[in-house]
Amino acid sequence: MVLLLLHHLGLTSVHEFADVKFICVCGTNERAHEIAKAFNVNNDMRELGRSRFVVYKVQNVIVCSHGMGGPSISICLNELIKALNMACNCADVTFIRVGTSGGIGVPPGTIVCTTEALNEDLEPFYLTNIMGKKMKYPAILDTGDIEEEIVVVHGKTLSTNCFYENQARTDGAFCSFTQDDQRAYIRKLYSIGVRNIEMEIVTFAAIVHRAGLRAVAYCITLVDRLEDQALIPPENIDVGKLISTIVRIVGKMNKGLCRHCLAFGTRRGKDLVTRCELRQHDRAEDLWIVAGDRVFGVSEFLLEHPGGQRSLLKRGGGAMDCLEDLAFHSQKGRWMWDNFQVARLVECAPG
Ligand code: R2B
Ligand code: URA
Repeated sequence: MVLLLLHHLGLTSVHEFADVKFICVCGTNERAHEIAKAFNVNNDMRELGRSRFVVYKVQNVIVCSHGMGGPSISICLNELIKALNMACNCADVTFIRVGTSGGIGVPPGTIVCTTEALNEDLEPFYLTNIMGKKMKYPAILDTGDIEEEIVVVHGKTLSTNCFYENQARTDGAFCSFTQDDQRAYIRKLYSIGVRNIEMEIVTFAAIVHRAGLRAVAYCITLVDRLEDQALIPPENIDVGKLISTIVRIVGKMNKGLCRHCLAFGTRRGKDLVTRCELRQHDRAEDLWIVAGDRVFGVSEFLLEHPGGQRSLLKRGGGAMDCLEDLAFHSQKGRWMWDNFQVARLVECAPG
């Protein structure tokens, strides 16, 4: 008898998760197939599981559908994260939500990269109830800051529990507000920086963050809700543009070009420094340390470092390579280091 390990993914084995670096999630099975095909340049795409969701592996990428809404994506993410844990993959894994959404103040077909996910209270938390206890998890995302040639709008995303009234639509079975209320609400969303509405990102961000992993979200818009509520027919929206953007982003990250220098979160880490420059940053108020070729500015962390100030000070200016120390830290700790990266170390130019 085959023991079904992960019921909703339809997975009976997790060994394929051991070398995974990226997990792309999207709403439908068809979209998951399209995304996996776009990654399939080496002809190594395989379907790993099919039940409520469908799971593909191609290169070091898992592509999985998650259905609609917070409850559905939460089941999907629980099983994907469990698969990573069971496969002992506690390495650097990035989850990418690839989706559709209603835009606010951006033309249909815009790719919105979520900077902050809001719940229906317009707060950046995923609210849930566990055994009668109200739980509130912070919905934290990395903001992809990736390719200048791709037009991506950065903005907040509102995640709702239903597509209709909760997204201020008057075209569902029920409507408890006027068109004026609708317009005022959408304008209010725009004024606080919301650029799109969909149904999963707040749950996605909080669950992936809770697992200590990295989450980014890119959604294409199907309508500008400041103008209209009717969606543009799918054939008139270039979802392929979103998919090829994701493939390029993952490709760059895989080549190591973008992970720390070009990509996520801050723009820090773009600069290159030589060892001579590094040596000059050896004082508490201007302290840099090095791990391999990554240079970290740690002055602001000195007082908080659990190992004490001295252990950082004696490594200042690149006096010791901290690669082994870095490996010693928990995954969360290593990601904290990411925030402190200021540069990459390069060899001094000869002469
Ligand atoms: C975007 O599109 C779906 C609703 O039509 C939902 O899954 C979402 O977030
Ligand atoms: N998905 C949503 O949730 N809302 C839209 O307006 C479009 C797609």
